[in-house]
Amino acid sequence: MRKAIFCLLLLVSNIPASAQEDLIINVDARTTTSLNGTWSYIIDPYETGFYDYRYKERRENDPEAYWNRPVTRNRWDRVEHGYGDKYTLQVPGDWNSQAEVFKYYEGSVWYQREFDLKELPENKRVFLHFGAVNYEAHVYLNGKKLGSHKGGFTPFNFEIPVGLLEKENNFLVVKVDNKRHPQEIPTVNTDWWNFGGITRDVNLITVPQSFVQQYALQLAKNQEVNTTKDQYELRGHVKLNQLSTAGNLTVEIPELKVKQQFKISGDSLSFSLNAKNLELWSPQHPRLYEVILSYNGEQIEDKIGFRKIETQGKDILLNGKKIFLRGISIHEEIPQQMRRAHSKEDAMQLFGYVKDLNANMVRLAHYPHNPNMTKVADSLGLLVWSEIPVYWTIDFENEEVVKKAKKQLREMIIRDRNRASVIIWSVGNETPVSPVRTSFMKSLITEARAIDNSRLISAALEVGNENGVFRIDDPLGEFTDIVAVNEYLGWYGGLPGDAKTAKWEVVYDKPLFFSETGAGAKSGFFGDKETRWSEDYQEWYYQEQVKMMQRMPDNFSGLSPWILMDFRSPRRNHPNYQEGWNRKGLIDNEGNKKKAFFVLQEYYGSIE
Ligand code: GCB
Repeated sequence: MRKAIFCLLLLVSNIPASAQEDLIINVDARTTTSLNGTWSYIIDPYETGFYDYRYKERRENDPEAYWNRPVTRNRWDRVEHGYGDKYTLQVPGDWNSQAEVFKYYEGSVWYQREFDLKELPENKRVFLHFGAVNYEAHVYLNGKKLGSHKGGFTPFNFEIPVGLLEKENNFLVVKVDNKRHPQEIPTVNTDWWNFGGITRDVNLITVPQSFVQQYALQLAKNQEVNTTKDQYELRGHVKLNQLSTAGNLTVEIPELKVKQQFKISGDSLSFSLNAKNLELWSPQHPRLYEVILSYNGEQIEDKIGFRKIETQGKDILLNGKKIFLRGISIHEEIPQQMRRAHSKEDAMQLFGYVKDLNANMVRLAHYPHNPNMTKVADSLGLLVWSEIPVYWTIDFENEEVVKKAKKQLREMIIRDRNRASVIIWSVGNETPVSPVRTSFMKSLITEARAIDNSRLISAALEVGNENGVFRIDDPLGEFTDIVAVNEYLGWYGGLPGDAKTAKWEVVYDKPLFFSETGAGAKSGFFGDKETRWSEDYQEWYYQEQVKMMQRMPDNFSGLSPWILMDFRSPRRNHPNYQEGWNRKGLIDNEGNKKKAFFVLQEYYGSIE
């Protein structure tokens, strides 16, 4: 009977059991030792530490391999590499912003640090977890390779084999390579800076032999949601690292007086809970509940909000009510310091501007941002669009490339499935229409839904323009939940005033969303409104856009203009106006608001 109920739950659960990555989620709630801080480095453009002079990968115990500690026993011993205090980088952090030699560097850098442990863990498993490394990482501990990972914006971890950890002087080396390649995700061509390095936190995680690796808890999908109702069904799914012969999982939500125990046998469990007096999460009321999962001596605490996102015909509904997304796009960058954002403070700074704009939504472009962004968004009540870097023209024909994209998609979703703020998973941006591209993108959508069918799926689609009539019939629109396009009328064609007569036609009965619209302006440069790069031009652009938004058909469900702040881009080379910056920010690289900021702020304020 119990088995029957369990199978039934699997069938009806909105959290499918197919997530098979080894990723450990919610690192903050685990027993960890931080390995952030000062690391030594070697810049290795020829990859000498990895390949020998015949260009063969070095053997593990090769003393010249950079993952091995250089040893000199005699005065005459020849050693040609080493780590020292003279060359150091801070982790987390991109390397580009930390020393002038790295500004444009794309290639291999070896990171090294030593660490001691208070005590050697007994009868525990230990994992080395990275929040993100851009792009390819090879990880070695005490001369042994733990593994490698590709993908610059998603987390990964490796188990440390028993007996390898020492109490003192553990020698940890990571080879990081941010070279761009045609068969990677993203590919060689993007409009952002290719910040390299160990850009997010590094932690040792100690867990019991059998432990909860991943979990998801959310409102059961097919129940009605409204403001008067206060009893809801929650559905959960837990994945263990290994088969358990029999163990108990306790799920607690103290504020809702929920405490229930479930038996797990096998390596996963789907369950259902009833919660009385539950307040739904929303931008106006970003209610988060403390959730405690206990299993095999480990307690994992999380803060989870419960809300429902869906589409109904041409509308987006949040908790059963139509919502308009007053969004803004952001890159994961602190332009004042020309660096990647990574911390909670960085997230607070960026979202401070977002709140000031009267926005209720952010498009985290064009790759998964660090976990502080979605956590802070949860607590501030900002809705999130989260995306993988399937950007422009990637190698759609290549089976290996599909696999790489799917892997990044899984890592993004599994990490953030418990963030109420995330309402949209995006599978890509402005990919050119062709049958092979559409089947590639469709397979990503299928993958995303298989892991999480409780959120909306989108992508920035292609749009055609014939004499001011914008028609969206991109075949990918058949498979996405919302029809999103990037639109630059008056910047990449025509003048801002052309928006006055623009017409929009969508062949799908779905919500329409402008995932981008924008114009460049050099902060502090004023002219008449027709002078390109002036703040006046950008202001005019926004004024015309706002008027157009106000008369859009009723499928129009929101926008996330391009972009909150000026950001670094090697494609932007005008010597006076750009100097390596994409200037479409509403705020410049020093934090000053441009005139257009106030146009959007007023528009959003008027529809708040
Ligand atoms: C786009 C891209 C975005 C670019 C932007 C621009 O359509 O999606 O990544 O930065 O246009 O500024 O041209």
